[in-house]
Amino acid sequence: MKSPSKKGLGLMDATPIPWQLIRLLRESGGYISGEKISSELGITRAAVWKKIEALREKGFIIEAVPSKGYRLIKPPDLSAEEILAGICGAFWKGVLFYEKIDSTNELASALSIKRNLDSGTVIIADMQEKGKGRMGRSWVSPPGLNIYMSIVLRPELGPRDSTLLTIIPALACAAAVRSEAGLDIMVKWPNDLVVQGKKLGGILTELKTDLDKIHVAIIGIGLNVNMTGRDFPEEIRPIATSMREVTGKLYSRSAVIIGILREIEYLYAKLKTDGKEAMLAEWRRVSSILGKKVNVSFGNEIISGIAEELDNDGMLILRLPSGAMKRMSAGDVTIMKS
Ligand code: BTX
Repeated sequence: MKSPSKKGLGLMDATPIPWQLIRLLRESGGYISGEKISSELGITRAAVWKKIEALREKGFIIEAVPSKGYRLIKPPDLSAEEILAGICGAFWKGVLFYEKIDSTNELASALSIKRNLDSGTVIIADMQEKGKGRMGRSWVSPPGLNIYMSIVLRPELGPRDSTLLTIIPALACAAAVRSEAGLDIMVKWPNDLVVQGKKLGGILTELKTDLDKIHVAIIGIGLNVNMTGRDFPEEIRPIATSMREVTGKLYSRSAVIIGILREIEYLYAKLKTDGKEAMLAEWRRVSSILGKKVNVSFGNEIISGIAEELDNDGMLILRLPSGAMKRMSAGDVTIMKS
């Protein structure tokens, strides 16, 4: 793997000041004096000024008015510090940001072993050169437009519950996009995020497991945010869409990422208190295929039937034309006109 750029590295423990400063600027809702920042962060006023300058260099627009203090006008579209300011808490352990990378999933997988990354570490890239889809497919990942992120989790789940590690991020993406853009995302089993019948994003969850334990899960999320028709390569133009394509608006990628991560934290806690039933019920509610006539392709086989149910293990139950039921663990679904 090509060595990724270290620019923008933002491990939470290593560099707390910038995101704490952003948090103070955001929470003040207007101007905040250099004196107040200096006492809150325990640094000198000269150091505050230096930190403000450093943030400006990273694309934050911050106004400074002598008698009033500092005011955050606009954060950059994608920033590890902005994300850290929006999510930090017990669950999230750090954000690593790279401008260019082969694949966030590949790096997360390598670092989860090499650097024993903590559960709750997030790797984000502005672009991927070898973005991965499922089954050896690729994920189109141009710079400056979309979200490409991988979350390292060491979940207390058995392999039987591993589908929850696709269901939870799918529900979290749906909630974040609904709240940012007012869009109703459907989830096309097993891992497609769909709006108006087109693919807005996808989830690629990769696991290191043994018989009774998931050691580490790498949850890869690709979400098309500000891509437009001309940014899509010819071959995916008819099937793909983005938040901007559907609403005509530009979105802050940091804000969408913060929304997704907060929702994952919330759902993960809910899973512990309420069990997986609540998760599965919501997943069935946003499923785009239930009750529909579908073709499911898996390897060289194509199986037709009615998508009857998503069972408690996240499997698709297909009613075949013969009336028999078939339980499927994976595949690509095409919804057929009935
Ligand atoms: P998938 O195999 O379900 O979807 C891949 C297929 O989707 C491709 O063959 C192509 O037809 C179509 N496609 C490719 N790129 C896009 C795109 N940007 N928008 C819409 N359709 C597209 C889905 O796999 C899982 C994708 C996960 C991607 C994330 S990005 C961060 C992480 N790192 C990484 O390498 N992969 C994951």
